[in-house]
Amino acid sequence: MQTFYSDDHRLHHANAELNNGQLMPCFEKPSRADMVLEQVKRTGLGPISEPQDFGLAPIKRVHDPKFVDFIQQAWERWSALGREHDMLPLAWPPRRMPARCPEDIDGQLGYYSFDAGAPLTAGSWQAIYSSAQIALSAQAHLCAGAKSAFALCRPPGHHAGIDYMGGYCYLNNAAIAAQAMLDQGANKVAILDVDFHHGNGTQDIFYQRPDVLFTSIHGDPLNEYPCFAGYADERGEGTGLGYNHNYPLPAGSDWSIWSQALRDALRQIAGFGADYLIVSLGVDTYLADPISSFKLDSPDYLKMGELIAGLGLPTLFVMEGGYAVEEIGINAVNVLTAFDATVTTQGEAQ
Ligand code: OKP
Ligand code: ZN
Repeated sequence: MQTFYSDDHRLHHANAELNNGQLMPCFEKPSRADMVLEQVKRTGLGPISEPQDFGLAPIKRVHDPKFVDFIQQAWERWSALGREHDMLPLAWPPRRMPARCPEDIDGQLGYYSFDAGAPLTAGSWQAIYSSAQIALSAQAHLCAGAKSAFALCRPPGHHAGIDYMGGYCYLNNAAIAAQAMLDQGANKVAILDVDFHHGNGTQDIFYQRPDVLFTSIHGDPLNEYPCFAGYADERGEGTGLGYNHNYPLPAGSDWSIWSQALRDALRQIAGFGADYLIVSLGVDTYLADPISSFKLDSPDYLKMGELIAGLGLPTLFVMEGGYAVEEIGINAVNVLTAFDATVTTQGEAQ
């Protein structure tokens, strides 16, 4: 399996995030991607390529162009005010407030965010842009006939909606890739989000559409971030009704529970008739993850890759979360190696 990666992710390294009421060092840090890349090399998963540049157009196919322009220009506007610290929003429109887009940078920062979990720094835009190009490059590789591809994206994307960032996410890499597949001739794309956190951004982007099936297995929003989406009764809207499947699971869920949800999601995907599968690959379901509460162990990620390969679909893996940095590479690459091994065995059996 070919990996797509860029060192540009290192340009995004914020100082702090809010956790338990305290500003503390960011969990979403450059060493995460470094560890995954190292494991890709160690296992000989396949070639590693720099992304191509597909420009802003495919990004603006899923995101509000004004939102994209805002992120691109944000740091310049911020630093022009003499501000040197990371950009963080401080006000959001609650229920019943008109929510017009204001003019000043603080107001706009709140307008285009849903939480204070996505700081912008001097180098963030370049990292965010490259992360989306990585997803698009892996998508192009898959659409050219590969059976699988790995987009080693950082920052992650699945919390980013049509016009908002949050939860370490700015541009929705998986959604951008899905739309590019459709724009290049695919009829249907399925997304399987296995990150511990609900992919609220991806759900938002495709909620009213029948051409992208979204399935997500995650911590129950009653008790877990992102707090306000991810319930099982969110099933899509309008022509998209029935094309959104959420599997909220209780804290402490291990492979025996988690894999039942996976099998159901895979059944939904198999019945959908997708041309391609995109996996939002977060490995914060790991038992030692510092901000999550599932109990998957490293060998479980091999079983995950094997079960996903059983669909027989060309599959794009897009890196999302995972904060147990020591094991993030082992867990993520376990999914990928098991996927490839299963696809090869299936090919030989035919
Ligand atoms: C991003 B991804 C926990 C704070 C959680 C945001 C988590 C974002 C997760 N005390 N803050 O889905 O892995
Ligand atoms: Zn997550």
